Amino acid sequence: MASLFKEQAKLSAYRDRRFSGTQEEFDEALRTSSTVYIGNVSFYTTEEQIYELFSRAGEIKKIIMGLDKNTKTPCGFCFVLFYSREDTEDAVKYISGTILDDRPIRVDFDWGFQEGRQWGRGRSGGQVRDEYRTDYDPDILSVATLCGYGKLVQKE
Ligand code: GTA
Repeated sequence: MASLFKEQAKLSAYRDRRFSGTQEEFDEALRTSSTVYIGNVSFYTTEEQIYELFSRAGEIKKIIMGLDKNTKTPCGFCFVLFYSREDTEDAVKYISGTILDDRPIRVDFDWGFQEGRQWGRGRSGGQVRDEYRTDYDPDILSVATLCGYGKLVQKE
């Protein structure tokens, strides 16, 4: 299975702007690392749920929950570190798109976890993409518009 993925030029549409190396080094890291990024995770999904789902792909070394840098609470993403590259590829291939806590999660190859990457990089503390959300969510109240668009205050 590893050779199948090697044939593909681009393993991820995402490019981490904080990766300090060249594009070639980034691509090589994506091809060889045993880390996946999980996006679109519910804020209520626990590490135990992530463990249960992803251990179907293989033995897990570590899970790092993505946290809002201000509140230190889960903010919709995590990293799963596997022992084997083959299990990493299986996670992307078979688990991406799975519904977890009513949300289709996205499993992406990742260049490797480093301290600091667990924090949301958005100005509000959460993920950057949440700040560009335009869809209406009745459970979310925006301070700026007071009409439910965006994510500045979440009613819980
Ligand atoms: N492997 O897809 C990913 C991924 N994402 C989205 C985040 N991380 C990812 N890793 C992999 N694949 O460690 C990692 C980051 C970091 C942690 C938190 O998760 O490497 P973040 O989501 O808070 O911030 O990261 P990040 O990734 O630096 O944000 P970025 O790249 O600016 O934008 C994320 C998304 O927001 C974009 O893909 C886009 O959908 C949206 N976005 C950004 N800017 C705009 C804009 N101006 N207009 C509209 N949409 C925008």
